[in-house]
Amino acid sequence: MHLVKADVVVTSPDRNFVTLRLETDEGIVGLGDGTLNGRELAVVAYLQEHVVPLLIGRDAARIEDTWQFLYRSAYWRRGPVTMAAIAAVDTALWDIKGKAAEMPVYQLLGGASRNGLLAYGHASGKELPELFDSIREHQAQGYKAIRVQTGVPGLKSIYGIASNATYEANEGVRYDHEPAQRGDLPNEEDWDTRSYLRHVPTVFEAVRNEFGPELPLLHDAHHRLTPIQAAKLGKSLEPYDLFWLEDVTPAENQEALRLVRQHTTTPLAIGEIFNTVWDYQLIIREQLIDYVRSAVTHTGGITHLKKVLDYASQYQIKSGMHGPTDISPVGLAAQMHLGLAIHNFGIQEYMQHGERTDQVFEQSFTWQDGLLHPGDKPGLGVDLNLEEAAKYPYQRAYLPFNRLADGTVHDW
Ligand code: EZ4
Ligand code: CO
Repeated sequence: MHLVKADVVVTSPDRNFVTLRLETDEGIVGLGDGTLNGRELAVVAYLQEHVVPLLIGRDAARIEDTWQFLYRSAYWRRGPVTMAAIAAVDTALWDIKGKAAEMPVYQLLGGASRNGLLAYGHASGKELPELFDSIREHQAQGYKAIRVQTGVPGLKSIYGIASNATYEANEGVRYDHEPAQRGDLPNEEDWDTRSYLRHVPTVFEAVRNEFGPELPLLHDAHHRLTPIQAAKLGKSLEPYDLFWLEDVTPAENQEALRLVRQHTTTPLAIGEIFNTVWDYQLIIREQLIDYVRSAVTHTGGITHLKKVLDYASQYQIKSGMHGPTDISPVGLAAQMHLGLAIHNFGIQEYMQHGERTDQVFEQSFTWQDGLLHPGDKPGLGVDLNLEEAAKYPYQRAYLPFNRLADGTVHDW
């Protein structure tokens, strides 16, 4: 079975998505997600200009060989654009293989290791009352684990808090509830580490007092701290028994986590911006983390992320795959199949896409009693409705950035 057609479909129902659509000589269609939030068209160009011409005529069955060919023959290795493009091809080939075998992809990966996937949602509120309402709303929807983000005294806007003002600026169009915003320039936010470090433990104390000790709670520090600040935060959150503390230090410096680890038993999650197993080499071997945050979409697809997670499993490190709305329904489905199959699944981030997105991408996963399941359709179980997709052309959008009070650019 050979590939005869490869189209890169860009659509922006509630946000921008990049989907690779492969077709075989037998008429089987496979989908792969290559969405890189805020840099979408770089992946489109990489695919259209450099990858699509290599795909036509290739044997659709040779997933590993195609991965190695795309990775090694480029010579220039790693990086988010390259790895998202390879992920799109890899995921689409798994979709095709599942359809050809008439099996859901998780069966090809070894079959289900569990009944469903524990998922966490994003509760947030500028102040505690809004946060508590948001946690209750998530519980009412069935979430059994919840990420908690709040405002910080003295800061106007901060990562993780849905801001109504930006929705209004978009003429009432809700650009999903993730931080990227449509527009010509990125939003500028402010940041103050001392205020953040003082405030966050008081928030978790209040949440534990209100919701009790059972509810698994997560928090994302979003790469903004130095190693010693991160160590301090981990230590100060220990009484509140977090499920994980995410991205405490900037991801580039793996050794920073040695220092954090020496000071705290708060579990650590990292890797949503990592692309390859080599980004994890030291932190997995030295057991400096507890959860791998990589998404199928940004880590070279199912083939490569499975290798990362198999390596992690030797050290009792589990998956915590990145699942914000900037992972498309195709990418989310791919990681549900992978998460269902591997033994060392930890938790799946699940934010829920908007209505228009669900019309463009027809999906078959289920969400019941707080557990996700990818469904049993052959392949990934997602169809792309091309007519719906064509209604929503690309719109430029940027992630925001931070400045300190003195004007210095800071990690966002
Ligand atoms: O900021 O997906 O844990 N989730 C996150 C996300 C990321 C966005 C960036 O595109 O950190 O909200
Ligand atoms: Co994160």
